[in-house]
Amino acid sequence: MKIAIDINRLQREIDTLSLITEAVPPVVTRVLFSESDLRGRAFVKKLCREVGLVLREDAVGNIFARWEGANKKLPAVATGSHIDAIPNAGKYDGVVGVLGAIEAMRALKNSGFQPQRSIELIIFTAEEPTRFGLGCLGSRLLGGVLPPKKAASLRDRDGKNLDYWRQRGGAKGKLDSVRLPKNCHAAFVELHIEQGPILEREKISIGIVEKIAAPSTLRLQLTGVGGHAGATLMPGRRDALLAGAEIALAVENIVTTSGSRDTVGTTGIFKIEPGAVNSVPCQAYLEIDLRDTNLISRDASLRRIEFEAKRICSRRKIGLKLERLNQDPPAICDATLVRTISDVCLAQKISCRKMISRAYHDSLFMAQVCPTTMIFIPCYKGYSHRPDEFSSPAQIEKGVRVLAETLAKLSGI
Ligand code: HGY
Ligand code: MN
Ligand code: MN
Repeated sequence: MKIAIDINRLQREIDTLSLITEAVPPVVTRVLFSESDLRGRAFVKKLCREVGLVLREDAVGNIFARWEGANKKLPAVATGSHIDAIPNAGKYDGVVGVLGAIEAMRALKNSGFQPQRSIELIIFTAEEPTRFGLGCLGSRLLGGVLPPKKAASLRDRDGKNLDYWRQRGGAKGKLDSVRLPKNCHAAFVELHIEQGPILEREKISIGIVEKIAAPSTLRLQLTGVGGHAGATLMPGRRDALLAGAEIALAVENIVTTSGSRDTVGTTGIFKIEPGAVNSVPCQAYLEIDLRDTNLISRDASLRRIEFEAKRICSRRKIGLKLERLNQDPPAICDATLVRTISDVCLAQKISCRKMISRAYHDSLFMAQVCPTTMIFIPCYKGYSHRPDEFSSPAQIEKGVRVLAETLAKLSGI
């Protein structure tokens, strides 16, 4: 069976989707249920219909596009990723796994392939944490990792809750209907850019993911005392920004002395109020992203950061509200699936290697639902979450080809 991937059409679709953005192209920003996210969803659903896939959406806006197999009783084979994008992002993160999966199914259909098991594309709601500070909202609910009540209580920076955004997004139904029954899918395989430099550096075409790092997020609200920048002398100041700055530096010191080279910590959000040059900052708001491939080491660093934050705030007489937004375990990918993809690469004479994903993905939570793994393609200097994120058409074509051959193998039985 010769599978012909139409990479020119796929590249055009990636380029078209990248123009649906809240920013000025080539910068991509598409936050959960924003106007651009809704337009992006409409664009992708139109492509799915044109391929003849059966569409449905769940109560949190996860989109399912299914190619019915000959034997509907068998659990489907799933693939997918996300199309939402953080501020100032690129056009490949998530998108390659969604549009690439549509192209893989088109190519399989055009080759005359008929799946025994249905093949289902899942486009996950809010893989990025931008709206509520918590990533993988859709896949957490699918995997039963996030209690629906907790999801309903999430609020964005303006205090708007998930229900407000679901209504805007047209997502209907009860959140507790989202969770997937165990093994409703036989397998889940996500195609994604590596978001790291290894494949490009080693000139390898495909990465097969064996483990996905363990992410956690801390949210800190620091309350000091404001005042006139000229009239408030230094002794006795309670400057919230300076406490936040010490905490951000403590994060760097803790993760670089954790004893594990895989510990990474980022104070990715740091906002102050009132934000006037001649006013002592009375409030600081920080979100800290902490990860490691090793759970024990990650949690040891998490505890050290919390201890340091409390010590710094107590010394500076700053009020501290500290919240753990998420503290997820790593995911171990399915060894049989990893071997299947490795066999596909061998048969297709495409170089591959096994690896860890340092970024998290919806696969982290789909691994709670069914056997899961990921197919990585190289990206330019490992850049991601920035407008110059790039994978070449040749690299994307190889990834989609391996995905198509893998879906055929998994759904043919
Ligand atoms: O942050 C991550 O690892 C993912 O790209 N959202
Ligand atoms: Mn991302
Ligand atoms: Mn992603």
